[in-house]
Amino acid sequence: MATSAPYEDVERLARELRGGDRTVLSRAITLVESKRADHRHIAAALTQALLRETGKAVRVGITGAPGVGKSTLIDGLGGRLTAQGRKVAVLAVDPSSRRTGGSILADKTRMAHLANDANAFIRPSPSSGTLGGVAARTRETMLLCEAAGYDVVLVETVGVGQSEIAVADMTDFFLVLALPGAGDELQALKKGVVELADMIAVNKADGDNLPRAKLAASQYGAALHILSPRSPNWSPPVVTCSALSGDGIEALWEHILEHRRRMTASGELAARRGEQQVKWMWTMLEERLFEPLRTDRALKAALPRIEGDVAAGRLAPGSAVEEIAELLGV
Ligand SMILES: Nc1nc2c(ncn2[C@@H]2O[C@H](COP(=O)(O)OP(=O)(O)OP(=O)(O)O)[C@@H](O)[C@H]2O)c(=O)[nH]1
Ligand SMILES: [Mg+2]
Repeated sequence: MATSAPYEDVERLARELRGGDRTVLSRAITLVESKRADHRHIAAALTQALLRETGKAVRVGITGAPGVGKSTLIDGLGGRLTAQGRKVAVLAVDPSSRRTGGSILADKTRMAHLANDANAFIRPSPSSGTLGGVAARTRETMLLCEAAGYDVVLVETVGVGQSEIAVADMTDFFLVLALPGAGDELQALKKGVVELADMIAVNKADGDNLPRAKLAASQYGAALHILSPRSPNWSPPVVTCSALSGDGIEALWEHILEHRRRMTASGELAARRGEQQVKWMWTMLEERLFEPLRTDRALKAALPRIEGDVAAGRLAPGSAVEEIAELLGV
């Protein structure tokens, strides 16, 4: 790595990235994931330089409970898309620690076809940091992938905490996967997530599961009916599919393309992306402003005493804030 092109040469890195070289793409992603201030600076210059090349991909967010079949679906769908000549990037947002260590291996073995597909690029979730930070890095990675010529970006998130919202905020289409089953399945899906959904797909609709999958789909359909849709031009469909057998996967993609046609025609796609850009500006700004709170050494050293004093009633919370602000020089 020491002999590779210097990071400082943003123009060169941008040029090489446009050429679609995967090694360069990986290197650029490592740069945007870096916490070093100088890297951060170059990463910002790089995304600015690539601004015109970004935004061309179909961006799809995919969420659902652990084990629902997200990766299997992505493997199957992605494979179909690369067979049609598309270039597919697969990213993940997983701020929890359950992926650290074996993450690359886990994601790649679960996407066995795509992992060996020259037209697919799989990048696991940045492994540490706050949700805001992890998601912001993933979003920047998405932009780099677009600049490198990937025209479909699939972002997987397991949906812990607020990660679905972060993924919905960086994609054009938000797909919620659900499991077959009757009754309380609906309760298992968080209401806020259903409200974000552009489509619900009941996966594992195969074998003995098929009748239960159809039943679940009709229940979700009824539930969605009550909610007011996100867009006047789109009622989120509820479908069944089998990521394993491939049944329904083609139809799934057709819905995504139809949504895109309608959102483009109505101007909503451009509007949604514009709003997302501004939201991301704020997310990244908050990240940046909060950074010293997590990393400042003097503050770290003083915090146990300050918190102890506040807890014991010796120091008013307001005075503690003043003291902390002074320590940080803000
Ligand atoms: N029968 C059946 N099994 C499936 C289907 N899709 C996935 N599976 C199985 O379900 C298990 C979990 O699949 P994954 O694709 O790893 O699920 P995931 O949602 O990505 O899981 P996490 O990333 O851990 O949240 C695997 O054993 C798959 O083979 C399906 O359509 N039908
Ligand atoms: Mg997975």
